Amino acid sequence: MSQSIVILTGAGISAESGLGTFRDEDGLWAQHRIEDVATPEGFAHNPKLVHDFYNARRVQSMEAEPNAAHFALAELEAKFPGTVLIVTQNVDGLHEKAGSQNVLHMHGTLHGALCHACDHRWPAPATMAPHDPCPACGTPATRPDVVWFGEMPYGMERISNALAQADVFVSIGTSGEVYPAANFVNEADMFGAHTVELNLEPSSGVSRFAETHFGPATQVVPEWVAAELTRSN
Ligand code: BV8
Repeated sequence: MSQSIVILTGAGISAESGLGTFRDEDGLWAQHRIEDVATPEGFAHNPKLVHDFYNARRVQSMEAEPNAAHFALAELEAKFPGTVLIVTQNVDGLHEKAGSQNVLHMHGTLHGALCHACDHRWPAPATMAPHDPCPACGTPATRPDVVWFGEMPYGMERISNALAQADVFVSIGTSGEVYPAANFVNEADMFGAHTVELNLEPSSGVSRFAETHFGPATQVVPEWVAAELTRSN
């Protein structure tokens, strides 16, 4: 039976590509209250503030390059004899830029736009603004296609199925503060997966991992991938 690896990534894997994390002292949330920029209520209250928050991140992510950690995961997907699924909380698109193909954006993507009147989705323009008309229905009801707090993440059924069949679950660059992603290690563990944390420092869920390696992602991820490819080939 072929082996299966499920990898959860968070903002920490993109930190060395110059993209801000959320909870580090100079992180994104230090500059904005979550309620104001990452909730439907915040968007309804001030859509221009929220569009500007995501417009800035969209431009920054388009200029950012994948780092050695993203490339190592793309190499793992290409060379590992079983399946590799990346479930990312990130909205920056760097996994795809590094060549990963089997990527599930559970919190959406900066590079997608959504009409909340007709549910039409299309590639996001560099900048979005309130009252932009939806290209399908014309309603001025467009938003970034990202999952805000209080909204259901994407792909939950596919993620649960993957965790139930995973031989290895790896969590990379996430603080383990946000649910349901923070619970994936428990689900994987319950189904007998070997659980690994690769992070700059211990996350909130560190005690639930069987194996941990701490350090910058550009160091610990390529090291772990090389060891896993040696083990599996
Ligand atoms: C939902 C997209 C239900 C937009 C994001 C109380 C208990 C449990 C749950 C809740 C609760 N109260 C409310 C909830 C639910 C809530 C939640 O979990 N809140 C938290 C604050 C308690 N969750 C939700 O609302 C979710 N939805 O529950 O829906 C539902 C059910 C039915 C029907 C409808 C709804 C939706 C949450 C999604 C929110 N969207 N992002 C955007 O990007 O702007 S969240 C955002 O923060 C990220 O996507 C990510 O998920 C999350 C955490 O960020 P991280 O990626 O972990 O980054 P962080 O900065 O925190 O950590 C960085 C890590 O990297 C650190 O550990 C650091 O050490 C490390 N690091 C730094 N540098 C490096 C590094 N590692 C390696 N190398 C480095 N160089």
